Amino acid sequence: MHRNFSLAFLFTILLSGCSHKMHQQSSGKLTSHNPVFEGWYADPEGAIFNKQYWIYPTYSAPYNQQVFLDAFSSTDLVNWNKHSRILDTANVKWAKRAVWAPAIVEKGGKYYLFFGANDIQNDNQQGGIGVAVADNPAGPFKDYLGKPLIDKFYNGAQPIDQFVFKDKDGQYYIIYGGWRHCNIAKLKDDFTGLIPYDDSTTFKEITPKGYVEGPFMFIRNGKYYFMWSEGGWTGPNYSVAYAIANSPFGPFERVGKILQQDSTIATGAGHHSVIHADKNNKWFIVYHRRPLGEMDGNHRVTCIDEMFFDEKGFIKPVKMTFEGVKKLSLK
Ligand code: FUB
Repeated sequence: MHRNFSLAFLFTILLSGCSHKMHQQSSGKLTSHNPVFEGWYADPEGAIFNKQYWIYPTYSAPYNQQVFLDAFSSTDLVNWNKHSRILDTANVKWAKRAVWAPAIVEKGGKYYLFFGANDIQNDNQQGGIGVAVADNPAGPFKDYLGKPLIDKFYNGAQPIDQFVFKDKDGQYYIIYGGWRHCNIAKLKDDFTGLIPYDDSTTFKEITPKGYVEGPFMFIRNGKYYFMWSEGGWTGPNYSVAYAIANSPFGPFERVGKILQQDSTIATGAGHHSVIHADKNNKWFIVYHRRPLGEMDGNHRVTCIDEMFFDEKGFIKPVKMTFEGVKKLSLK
């Protein structure tokens, strides 16, 4: 009786070990796959906080249904956890609809989420770019100012599609704009407002040729890479182009497109961000695209592919994939 029990016990242990391994192998994804998570999500802002990857996208739906933001986190780029309704217009009295294109920064232990709301069409409408704050990257985010940070058109730029850029000297700038115009403005230290430049203007236009919306900036080897989206976001030709300059103010001379539709993968690829895993010196482009054959403008899904530079520092055209990127832990 005792011997039989031991054998049975051993057998069970072996079996459970095997099935555990089998389970891991059959469900263990080796790459992220594209899209990286389920659902219609656009304009993804990628970030790294506390050795975790984060993505903050727009919920892609009719404008009146865009009343919240979800976020996604991952420790390895492959497995993603959803954090629902990290921002909800129920808690932002001036934001009613079209909550778009989040941009996030961590400063002094607080997380600041910049977002566009209401898709204003002129200076008489309420809305524009707002700021929300939380103690945690997963929220809950609360309205920081009780009003928008930018609520008017300056230099022709619709106040949407904000990106927050930290310069080498620690100064933060907001770079934003739809309707084919892009502005850069200096942020106050506590993000409660904007600081005029020495010439007493507050908004400097840095629009490059071809620019439509979705600006993004990063520094590599001392150079300023400015990227943006071109084309119409509901169509197949939406794409990403870029320029390189010696200053965040440009001048930005368009180099060319690096992300665009591929008849074997997807259309409408654009409004991206870039994640730099600096320990491994890997660069990832996080962007949205539309599945082949899909005509619904809102059917946009969030994808990640690796981004490479050539020996002169130019960005190589991105090859969109279905596989996505390999596991990469930040620990
Ligand atoms: O998702 C809403 C809008 O679509 C964004 O603000 C634009 O950049 C475009 O991606």
